[in-house]
Amino acid sequence: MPAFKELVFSGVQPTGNLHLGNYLGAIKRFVAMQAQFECLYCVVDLHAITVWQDPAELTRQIREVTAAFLAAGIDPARSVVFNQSQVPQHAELAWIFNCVARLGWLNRMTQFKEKAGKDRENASIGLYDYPVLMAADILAYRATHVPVGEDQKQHLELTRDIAQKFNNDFSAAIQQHGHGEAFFPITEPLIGGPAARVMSLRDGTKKMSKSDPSDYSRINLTDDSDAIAQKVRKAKTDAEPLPSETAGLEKRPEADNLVGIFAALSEASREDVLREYGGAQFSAFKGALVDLAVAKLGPIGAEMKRLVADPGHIDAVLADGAARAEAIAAPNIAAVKDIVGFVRRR
Ligand code: AQP
Repeated sequence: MPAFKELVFSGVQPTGNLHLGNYLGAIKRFVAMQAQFECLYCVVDLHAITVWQDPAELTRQIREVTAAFLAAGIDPARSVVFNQSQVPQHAELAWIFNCVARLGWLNRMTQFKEKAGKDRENASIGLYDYPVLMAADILAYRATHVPVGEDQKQHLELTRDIAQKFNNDFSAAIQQHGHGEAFFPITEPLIGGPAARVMSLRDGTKKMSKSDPSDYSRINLTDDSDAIAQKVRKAKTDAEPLPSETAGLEKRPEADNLVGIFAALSEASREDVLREYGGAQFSAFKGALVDLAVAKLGPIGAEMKRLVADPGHIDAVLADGAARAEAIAAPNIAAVKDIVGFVRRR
């Protein structure tokens, strides 16, 4: 595999209720990656409409996710911050990838099965095709690294399969057009840390999720300190004190989740947290978690509110990001079209 320029891409859907899982599993890590990599962070609005979105709400949520990126510390002068629908190359490459990906691959995608539920016949074709568009998002930039939560692991594997199949199917044309052995990198998923899968505060076996009907299942990035405190205090736990070793968290999903959240918010490991709180009752541990969560999330929520009050500024950030994103994607997609054998407009 030839060396590709290191580039990070990731996205968040503007589907409302941005929560602590989105922050710890994705956005907080996006911020950290800026020091090491050139990064593109996308508000994936084309993905959002794979399920019904009220148009006015969608507009609001696109700006809110952008505000969350900025409030969390993504610097739009350094990283490219944009929304997917402003860069037409995503949808264009997705079509070409639709003709590379196999039905059997998509039939194995568990997220579609979960989201479509029992009423599969009534799900949108977009929902089924979601992972192909995601591959296009990443590979339009030939991104080498993608920080995501654990729930996206299978989709990243599909991205790698699509890149590999495209490189194999078109290997002669790729070489003929001077791109060497492979046109697309085999992208590395970056999944990890103590909060790769933050669980519901009401049920430690279920992922914290935007669409959970119970607001007490998640901490929203826009929650004020009272709401954060109430949700942490009401979070489900068991009757035992915290263990001193991580082995003691096995079969205690709620305890494991709260320790993982504490670790991620304080940039420590589960081991570090248990060294300090092993033997403590949940009432004491939850008090410390409330203080930590309010200290870390409070300023982000406040800055989000300030930013969304100025939609003109957010729209300008998105427009600048889209122009910079398109400047990277357009030559890549033009090259893909040559490789596939399309005739360019002269
Ligand atoms: N619970 C989570 N723990 C860790 N990471 C998570 N992510 C989502 N939930 C968790 C990560 O957040 C990023 C953006 O996610 P998304 O906007 O694409 O939406 P999603 O994964 O569909 O979010 P939800 O909350 O799970 O929405 P619904 O309820 O619609 O299913 C991704 O990197 C994701 O891994």
